[in-house]
Amino acid sequence: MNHPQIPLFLTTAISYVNGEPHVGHALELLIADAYVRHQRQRGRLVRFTGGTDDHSLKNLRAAEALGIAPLEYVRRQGERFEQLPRALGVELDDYLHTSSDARHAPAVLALWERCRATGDLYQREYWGLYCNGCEAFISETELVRGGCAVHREPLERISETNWFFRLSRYEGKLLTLLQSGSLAVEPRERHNEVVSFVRQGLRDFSVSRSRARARGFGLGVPGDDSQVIYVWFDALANYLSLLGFPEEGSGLARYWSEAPAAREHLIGKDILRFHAVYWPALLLSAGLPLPTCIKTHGYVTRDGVKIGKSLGNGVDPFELVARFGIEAVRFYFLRHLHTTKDSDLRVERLIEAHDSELAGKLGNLLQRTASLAARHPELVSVKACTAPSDADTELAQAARHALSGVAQAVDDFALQQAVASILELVAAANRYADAQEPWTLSRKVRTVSTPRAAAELQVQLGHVLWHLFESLRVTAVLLAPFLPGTASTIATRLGVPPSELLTLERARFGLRQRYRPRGGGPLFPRLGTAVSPLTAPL
Ligand code: ME8
Repeated sequence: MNHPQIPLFLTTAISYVNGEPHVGHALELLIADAYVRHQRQRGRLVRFTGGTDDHSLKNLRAAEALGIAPLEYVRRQGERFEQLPRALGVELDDYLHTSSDARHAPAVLALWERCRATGDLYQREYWGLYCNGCEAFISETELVRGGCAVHREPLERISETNWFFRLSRYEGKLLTLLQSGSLAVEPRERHNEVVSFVRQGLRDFSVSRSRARARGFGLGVPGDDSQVIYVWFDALANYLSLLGFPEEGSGLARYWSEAPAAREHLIGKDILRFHAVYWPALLLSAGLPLPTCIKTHGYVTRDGVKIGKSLGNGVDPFELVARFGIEAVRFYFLRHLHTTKDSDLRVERLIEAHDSELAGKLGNLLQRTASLAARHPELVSVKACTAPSDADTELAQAARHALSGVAQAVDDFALQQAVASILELVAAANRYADAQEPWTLSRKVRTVSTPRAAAELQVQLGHVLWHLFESLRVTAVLLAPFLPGTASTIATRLGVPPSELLTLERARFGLRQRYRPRGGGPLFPRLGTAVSPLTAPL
């Protein structure tokens, strides 16, 4: 499905807005952004989306606690969430608020109508234990110390008549789809988790709530004034609203209803069941294609505890960016927080990673190479190159490894590994510079006594500089999806047009014949000295 000709629809989860956006939301956006930018470099057509999940009971309760009308509350909080991608340099194509976007209600109602027409919706009296954090009923077998596995709040005992969806009917079909890989779940442990959940047997689930309990907040069930549509039914449909469903014309055919397309959802593991079981079953019922892949990222934790809005242990991503800058934050999140496993956020580690790896290794390589080359601009050309030495071949090989390493790591959904591969190229280029000492050659060019000796040294210097520039150019292309700002600064310093960063093909060593280097200051002023105290609470 990773074929460049196949369009990609990549969605992020739409957030509840009952609090402030935190670093968990930031991680999801950053992983998605880097993944999408890399796919675009491979030539894929991509639609990349996000939004807010407004009709939840927990949003309603947060509004009530503040004495604000729920619609006003979700509008206000929604603005805050919508600012987050921009603050992180994440470029979404579309953003949808479920309570106010005119595309949403028609999509939810059309999905409801299709499931009803198939005979999969029915009314039933029900009682159960409800977790407000999950916005879901928790079955007796799932209880952990009397609560749900994720949230700490007590469960509520609810008894009401609801509309139910015949999930049980899709058990066999879902198992086949999951096992055949048509409905892929990444990483492997998450796939195994879903398969074992389905194997235990699927029970029908309620897809409406009493209007009284929801205080009328949400979309009404068609033909039943006593009920509003369950927030997860409403929220999952956002992936279709974003494409204009049920109308063709806004990308629905290209990205969803007419194969082939890669339809991928990026989510945290707490909402896996909704995406890998409930959502595909609703789509099967509605006669629509399913997502092709559910990509699941790990949690950002603090002292081992998942960061959450309701747990009060959130770290403000806006403040992280304000204090350390977008590039340092993107680097730390994408290199040092694991893509699929949980990772503890440590601000001192962010500073350390920035100063030792970005400033110390990449910044230093660029600084010493580009400022030297700016003194000999006419030399940085392939024409200066003589027969390749072992060191040259090794460097070119490191660049090839980095290219294949990045592509493989992105395919394996291990972005931290992709950035590590780029840093290996930076390390190889630093070793090359240390061994070839272009600064010594430059000094000698200016001090030797004969023009012939100077000409020979110039050839050597041009050769070394061109090789270093090629390594830096390849680094910039590979790095562009992860650190777009840094990549474009490197390109400027090398005198390479930014458009060259847009194609992965350009990350081949030896492609550029000639450079027009420019001088400039340090790429990454160190944070360790600029920010004090290092670990002030955020
Ligand atoms: O679940 N680390 O909204 P949400 C990493 N509205 N990711 C985290 C995280 C953490 N500490 N905390 C949350 C919802 N997330 C629903 C989604 S989609 C149709 C509806 C992730 O605001 C979480 O796993 O609780 C989810 O992918 C996203 O942030 C939004 O979480």
